[in-house]
Amino acid sequence: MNKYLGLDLSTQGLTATAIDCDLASIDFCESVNFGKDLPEYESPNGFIARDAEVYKQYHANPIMWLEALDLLFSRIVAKGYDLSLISGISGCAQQHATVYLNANFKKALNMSGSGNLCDIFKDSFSRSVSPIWLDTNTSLECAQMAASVGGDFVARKKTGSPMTERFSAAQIRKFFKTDNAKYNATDVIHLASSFLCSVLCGHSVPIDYGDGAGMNLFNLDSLEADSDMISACADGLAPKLPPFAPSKTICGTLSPYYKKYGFNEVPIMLFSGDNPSSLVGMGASENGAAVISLGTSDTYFATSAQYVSNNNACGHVFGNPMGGFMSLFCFRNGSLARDFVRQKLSMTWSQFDCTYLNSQIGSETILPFIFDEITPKSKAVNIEIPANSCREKSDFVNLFLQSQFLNMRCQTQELGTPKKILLTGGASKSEGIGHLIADIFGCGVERISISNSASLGGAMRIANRSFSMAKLADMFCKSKDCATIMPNDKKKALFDDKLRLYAEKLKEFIKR
Ligand code: XUL
Repeated sequence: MNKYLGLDLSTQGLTATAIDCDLASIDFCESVNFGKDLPEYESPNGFIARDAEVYKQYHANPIMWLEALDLLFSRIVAKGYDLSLISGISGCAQQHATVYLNANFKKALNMSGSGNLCDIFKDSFSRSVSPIWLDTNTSLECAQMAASVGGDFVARKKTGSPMTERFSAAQIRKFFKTDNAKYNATDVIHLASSFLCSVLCGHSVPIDYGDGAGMNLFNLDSLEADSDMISACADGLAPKLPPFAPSKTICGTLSPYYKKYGFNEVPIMLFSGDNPSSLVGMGASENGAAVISLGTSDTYFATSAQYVSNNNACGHVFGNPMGGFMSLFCFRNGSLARDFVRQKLSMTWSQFDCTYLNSQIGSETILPFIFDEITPKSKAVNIEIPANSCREKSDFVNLFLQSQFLNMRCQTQELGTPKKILLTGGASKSEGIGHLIADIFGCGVERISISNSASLGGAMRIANRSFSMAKLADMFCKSKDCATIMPNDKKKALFDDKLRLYAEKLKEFIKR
């Protein structure tokens, strides 16, 4: 029986995807939504609403995550699925979130206590909340750490990212400074991914290279904890961190606690971050493809065999769970910005989406930052949006969309031209945007719709013990409905010129 389970502990919920590799099919995909299913934690969006509203702090209750795990498994069983058929488990979690555990944690992990996971672990936390990736209240801690290691450039070279507010190191430092007694009572600091994996295995497991790279503490050259970053972060931190290990490590077997759901003691592979896991779930972990995900914000990620620190200070390098590395760039002006423009012009999506197919390329560019942008770091630009004639409207949409993807190309240029681009997320349905991206990047674009790629990636990683990744990608990540969109060579050449103009314009603007 070749059935595997992948879990994804995301911001808003916990998802399980089970795959059957003999039938090349998804057996089930089941989720618990924290807001809807566990309202008593007062976290409608996965973080404690009051902390966010009053203090702009984004914290989640780790006990809620444990309750969600029990609830998810009981739900799957109630739906009639036989979990004894599962032959291995892996998974992932939202990146950067930290979980602070006291000396009781190790004992609780034996899971010999009675009751559910919440009862077993209720006295195991030295801090009742986990800061999550949405929390950015740590600029001071970032500046302090950058100063003590010799600048952001050094942090970037060592860890793959400049000091970043949402990353674990800045969050740990803030806890160390503001709640020192509780920091001292902390025995181990896990990431959300290694915490969940530990609770499944029944012992404390390492942090995988993929998610470890999102801490600003892990040296991507030596693949070890970086002693300078650790000393700059907090006193006495080194013994509180789990070791780091390759993502493919089998870290144990499922604890007998889960027998009550029908599970056998199956092998567990280290959990990773949700972005590295999505890379696998999209079928892009080993074929030189780049993934562009068009969501609320747009994300670009691609693999690399060697560690090369991005020259672009806005990018991040994480570990690729299949070995090597992945670069990730996040653009804040994604679909939310596109929708803002569309609404201003009172256009339907279909009018908006196909403008590129019906327009000339033109020579003008704009800086497409409706909102403050993070790649590159820039304040919003005051853009005049014309709303008169249809011609004017579609010319503007064309200019805006072209400039958005020229910016993406410009920011990611040092990664080279991908072999192909896998396009996903809501706006990937648009044929016009697909052609625009093919022409700007100069490679084929495949539009794929894979839901829950992060949990699917977990299932594929553990299945990879018996099946090649190419075979798994073929089974679960094929774009079934749309043909590959190929670039138009003439248009590509025009965009190469336009890219230079855009880069100059941006440079001038940033200098000001
Ligand atoms: C990546 C990041 C987010 C979270 C979302 O750096 O902060 O993508 O991983 O869960």
